[in-house]
Amino acid sequence: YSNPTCAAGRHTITHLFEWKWTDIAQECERFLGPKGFCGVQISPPNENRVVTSPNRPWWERYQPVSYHLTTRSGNEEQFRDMVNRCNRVNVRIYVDAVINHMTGGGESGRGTGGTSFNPGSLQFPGVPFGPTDFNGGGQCQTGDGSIHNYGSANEVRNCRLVGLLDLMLGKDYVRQKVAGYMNHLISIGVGGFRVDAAKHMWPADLTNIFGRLSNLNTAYFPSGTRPFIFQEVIDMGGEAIGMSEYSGIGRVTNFIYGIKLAQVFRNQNQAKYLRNWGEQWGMPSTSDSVVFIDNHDNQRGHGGGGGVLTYRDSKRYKMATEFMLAHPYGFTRIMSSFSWNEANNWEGPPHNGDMSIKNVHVSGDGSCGDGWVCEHRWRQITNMVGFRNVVMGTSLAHWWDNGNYQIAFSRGNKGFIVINAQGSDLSTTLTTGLPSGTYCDVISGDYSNGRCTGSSISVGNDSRARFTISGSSQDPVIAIHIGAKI
Ligand code: LM2
Ligand code: CA
Repeated sequence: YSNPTCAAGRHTITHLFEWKWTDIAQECERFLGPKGFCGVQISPPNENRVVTSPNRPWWERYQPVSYHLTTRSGNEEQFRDMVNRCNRVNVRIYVDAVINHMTGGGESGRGTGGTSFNPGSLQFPGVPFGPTDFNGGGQCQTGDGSIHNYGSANEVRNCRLVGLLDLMLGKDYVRQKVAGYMNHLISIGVGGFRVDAAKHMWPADLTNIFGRLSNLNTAYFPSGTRPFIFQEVIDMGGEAIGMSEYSGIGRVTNFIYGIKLAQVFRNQNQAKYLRNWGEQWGMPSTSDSVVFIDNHDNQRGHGGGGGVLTYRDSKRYKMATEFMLAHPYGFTRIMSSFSWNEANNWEGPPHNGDMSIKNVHVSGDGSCGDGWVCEHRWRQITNMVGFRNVVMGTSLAHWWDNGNYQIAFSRGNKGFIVINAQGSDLSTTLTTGLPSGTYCDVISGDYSNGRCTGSSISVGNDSRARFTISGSSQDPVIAIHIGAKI
C-alpha cells in the first residue's frame, strides 16, 4: 500500500482542505492536471455530526455519523463527478478516512445527510452500528473511558480519543462495515486513503481491514493496483506508539520533518546540516514516508501542533517548501489552507450566510480570494512541483554550503537549486551538474514554450554557473531544471 498510485511522471499531492467537490473537479481540470500534480487529499467525504457550538468548526468532519457520502463538501453525485473528472486529467483523489471512531458526546442529533444518531445509547442507524460495536470497560480501563496516558499503548488504542466513541475494530462486523465504506470509495475510483488517527488503531486491525480492500477501479488504474495508504501517526518521540509499527503496512505521515525544517528556516539550526537530510535525521525510510511542511492540524496548534511554518510566514514557508520539493526524500504533500482568525482555531471554511461552504473563486492572476489561501497555486511552489517531476529518479549531488545558511545541490544532471537562508548576499560560482545552456529560474518566473518570465541562468561547458541572490529578497532561492531551458 506504500506505492502512490499517481499517473506517470507525477509525484506530489495537495490537501484541498474543506473544498467542495465541485471546486475540486474544476481545479483538477484548470490547474492540477496541467501543472503536474499527482492528486488531491480531500476532507472526509462521509456524513458527519452538525456541530453548532461553536458554529460549524472544521473539526466537525472528524465526527462520523454514517458512511453516506453527504457533507458540506457535497453529495455522492458531486463526489462521483469529481473523481471521474480528476482521474480523466490524471489527478487522483485520496480520501481522508475517519475509521477509528464515531462522534461522541451526549446528545442525539442528525448528521449532514439527515441521518439520526444517538451517542448516549451508542446507536448509529445509518451504518448501522450499535452498543456492541464499540470499545467499553472491557477494553479500556480509564475512569471516564477517554485517553489520558500516551505512555500506554492499550489506552491510546482502546479508549476514546477526545471522547469520540471508539470502534471495536477487532470485531468482524465492524471491519466489514469499515472496509465496505472504503470499497465503495474504491469502486467510485479513488486512488487511496489518508487514514486518520492511525495511532489509535491496532496495526493488526488495520492490516486486516486493508486486506479486505478491492483493487482500484480499472476504468482509471492498471488492473491489480492496490490503493495507496498513508497512515496518520503523530510520532515525535517519547510515546508508547511509534511510526515503525505502521510503516510496514503502508506509508506514515512524518511529523518530525516539518518541525525540523521550520527550525532551519527560522535560523535556529544551520542549513549546512541539511547535507544528510532524511533517514540520518532519525526519520523513517524515504519509501515509507509522506512529508509536508504543515498540515491542517498543526498549522493551528491541533494534532501535536505548534512550531511549524505556515502560509502566514510566507517567505520562510516558501523556502522550506522549495527545499522539500527539491530534495529526494519522501512522498510530498502541499497544504492548501483557508485563512482563519488565529484566536479561533476551530473556525471552519469560508462560508455563506446559510453556512454552506463558499466557492473558490480564482482571479485573473491565478490567485484565490474569499479566504482561500491556495498555497498550491503560489508560483514558487507550483513550479517546484514541476521541478520534482522532472528530476524524479535522480539522486542528490553537487552539494555545496558556505558553512552556514547558504546551500545548493543538484538532482543528478537534471536540476539544481540554490537557497540563501542567511540574510546576507550570496554571489558565487557553483558546479551544477547540468548540461551547458541557458535555464529559466522557475522561482522568479514561469517557463513556457522556450520563454521565461523570470531571470535566466547560464551554465557553461564546465557545468558551472554564477548565482547571485540578495539576502533581503522575499524569494532568496534559484531553481533550474532541464524541463525549463531557454
Ligand atoms: C486526528 N488525528 O489523530 C485528526 O487529524 C484531528 O484533527 C482530529 O481531531 C482527531 N484525529 C479525531 O479525528 C479533531 C480536532 C479536535 C476535535 C476532533 C473531533 O483536532 O479538536 O475535537 O477533531 O471533532 C472536538 C473538540 C473536543 C471535543 C471533541 C468531541 O475540540 O474538545 O472533546 O470534539 O466532542 C470533548
Ligand atoms: Ca481506537
